[in-house]
Amino acid sequence: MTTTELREAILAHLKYALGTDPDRASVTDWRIALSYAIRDRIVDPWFASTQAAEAAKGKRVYYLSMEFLIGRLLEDAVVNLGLMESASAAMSSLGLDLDTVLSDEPDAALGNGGLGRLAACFLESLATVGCPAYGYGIRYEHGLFRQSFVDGRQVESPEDWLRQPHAWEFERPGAAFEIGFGGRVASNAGRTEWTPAESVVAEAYDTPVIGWKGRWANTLRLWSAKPTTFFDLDRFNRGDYYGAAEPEALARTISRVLYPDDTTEEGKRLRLKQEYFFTAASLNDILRRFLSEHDDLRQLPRKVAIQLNDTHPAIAGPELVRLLHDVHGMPLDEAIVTARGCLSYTNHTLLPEALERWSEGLMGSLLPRHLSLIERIDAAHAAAHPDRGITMRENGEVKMGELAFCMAHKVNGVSALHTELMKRTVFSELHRLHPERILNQTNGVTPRRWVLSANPRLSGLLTDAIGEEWVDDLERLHEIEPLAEDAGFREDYAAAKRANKEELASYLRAERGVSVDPEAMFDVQIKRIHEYKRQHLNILEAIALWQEIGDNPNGDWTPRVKIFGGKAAPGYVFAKEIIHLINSVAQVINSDPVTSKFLKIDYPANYNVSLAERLIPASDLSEQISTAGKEASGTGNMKFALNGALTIGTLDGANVEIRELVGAENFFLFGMDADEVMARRAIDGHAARAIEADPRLARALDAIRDGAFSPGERGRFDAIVSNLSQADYFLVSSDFTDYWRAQREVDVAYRDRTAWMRMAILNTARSGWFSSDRTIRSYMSQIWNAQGLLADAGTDGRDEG
Ligand code: 6GP
Repeated sequence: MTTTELREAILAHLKYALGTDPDRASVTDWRIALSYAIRDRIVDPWFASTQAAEAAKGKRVYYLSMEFLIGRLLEDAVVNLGLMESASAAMSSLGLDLDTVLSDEPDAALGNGGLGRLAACFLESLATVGCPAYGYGIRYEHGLFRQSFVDGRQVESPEDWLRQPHAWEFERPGAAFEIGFGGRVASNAGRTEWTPAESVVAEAYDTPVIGWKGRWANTLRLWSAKPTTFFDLDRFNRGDYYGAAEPEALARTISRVLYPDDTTEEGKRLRLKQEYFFTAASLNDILRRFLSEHDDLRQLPRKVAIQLNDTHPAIAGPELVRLLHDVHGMPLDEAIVTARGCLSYTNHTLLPEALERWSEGLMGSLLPRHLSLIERIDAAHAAAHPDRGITMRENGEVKMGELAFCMAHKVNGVSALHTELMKRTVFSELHRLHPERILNQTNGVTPRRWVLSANPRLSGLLTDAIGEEWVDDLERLHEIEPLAEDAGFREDYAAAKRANKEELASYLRAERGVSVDPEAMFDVQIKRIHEYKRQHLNILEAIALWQEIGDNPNGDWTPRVKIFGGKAAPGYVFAKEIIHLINSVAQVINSDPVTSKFLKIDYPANYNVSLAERLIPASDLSEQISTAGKEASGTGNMKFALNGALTIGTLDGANVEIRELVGAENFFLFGMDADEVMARRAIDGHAARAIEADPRLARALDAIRDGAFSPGERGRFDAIVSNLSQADYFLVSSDFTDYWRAQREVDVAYRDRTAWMRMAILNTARSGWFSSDRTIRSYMSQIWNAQGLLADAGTDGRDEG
């Protein structure tokens, strides 16, 4: 598409779709007009892909996820269609700057963190490798809350990404299903029938997902809840206007908000309703599509692969059995086997509080038929393994992890270590009974978003050096390995990093009034705030460092800027205390005239995908410091390594694999490993002993206790101090000393600019394996048995026939 054609298309949309003219158009108008013009370019490949999938009558993959943290879509589409230059030229010919227009788009924050972002990377890779696939989820009216800080404390407000027209979706009033809740179950002529007491309509909204070079496009289908009757005319006519609107309000509640919590069970009826709502709508849609192409439901596992993204859609097991058995008359045992042939389940966390359980009372009142099917599935499983007890239910609760495990033919972890721990801990019993079922699929990230578009400077350098093929064959990055020894390349690489840092510095100055020196090391920790991720370990180290610099202000310190980003679940009090502490420490340290040339701390509010895209390319040091055994994988760690930030980290999640690939000498390791963590926890008084043994740690904790960061409010952070001195379940105190040691090694290493750049280049060169294209191809061949339909891609998937 030429610049002129694109320009004409933008102007036409501005006029005919938005009804405005260039003189009156706002940046948002221009952004939407550009989005429509770009979307038009996606529709043809999208149709072509759909038709190719229909013609092939092969297997389709269905990715069921409560969360899709997709971020902005316009830039992604422009990049994947190769239209960056035309778009930039077209916009400037209209007197606009493309970057300004692109950053006007609100983030689609339909997810909390890692699990949701992974789903978004997977969608893009599925399209890139040409695997026919659908993402299924919920079209939340309000995505993840907006975070601001008031006096250093997190304050949440609703996010409203749909306030402006959403340019990417197509509403599908014709694709709708009625979803029931509650009611009664009765037997009728040998058949079980469920008559729900209430129901809502799930209506589809489709967003095309375009892969690299526009070769293939899939669909993200999000369900919105609508009432079966719009309003109660009787009540309206009686003057009861609020009452009349009730059915609509109640139905809409289901797709109103994303639960703002990624690790604790939200014990609410509404959450279970949301889970069933989107799972049931998706399964109905999947069966409808299957039956339009085939007639024998026993063939379902050959044509349909359904991936459950954690247990949130685990009700899919009983729902699919219900559809096959109750609705289509398949014998129960066969329905269970058939459903299992389609389903597979990914576990994303071992944290016990995050493993979903629903009380049988709640489940029975909302989903009575499903509860009885779960009992049947449980009994069948118990009968097949008579030496084992029934495992799916316990203390009047249904354990969704066990249910998902038993209804899936494959169960996967998301890094090698996490998968091993799954086998040893949460699923040890089930693993013994089904030793073939658990397998590992180490996570990955899409290089189109996380390198090509987030870091154009580095991308240009890579393409100049080795050609463009790395973009969808990321292991080609190995080809730059020899260039780590090339002084010219090192200088260019350093210049790209430096320019990214300057850009971030001016952003921080403009947006936050914070001034940072691009020469300093940018040390970044961005992720949800959680005790296991240990942002408090990082801030403790900052306090100790500040004290030490203060003692010796003329010392030869390595200047650092510590940057934090992330949200805490609104109900997670301790995590919010950590946020308050970080902000309070930042305020004191940043205003210290003696130390501030060596140490600054910044915590921009409302961390999201777009902010990550700014921060990662400008980072020198990546903080991956979770308590070993707790972080299932991490994916930010991969994005940093690809963009040439060195990791300081524990042997946790995918850090282990990153370190193996980039080389131990290019990674700053510290802390206990998972086995040591378990052993240390068993030692009485481990925290007190650690504090006693390390005067630096003791002094940092004393400063917090004495009110150094809460003037006039001594004891403000007592909850944190006493936690770290007593229970310290996440072993912050016990790992502090080694963390401090590793950080000082980082300081020394950063001063040798040549050696540092060599290490950074090797991180980029050796992280190509972390492409989500690799992960998706591996799911295709090892779990889904699905085949890509592009002539030159996706040949790794085998078809069983
Ligand atoms: C996260 C894990 O915490 C993270 O380690 C992993 O990289 C990511 O999933 C993708 O696999 N888990 C969640 O976000 C979550 O909600 C229930 O788990």
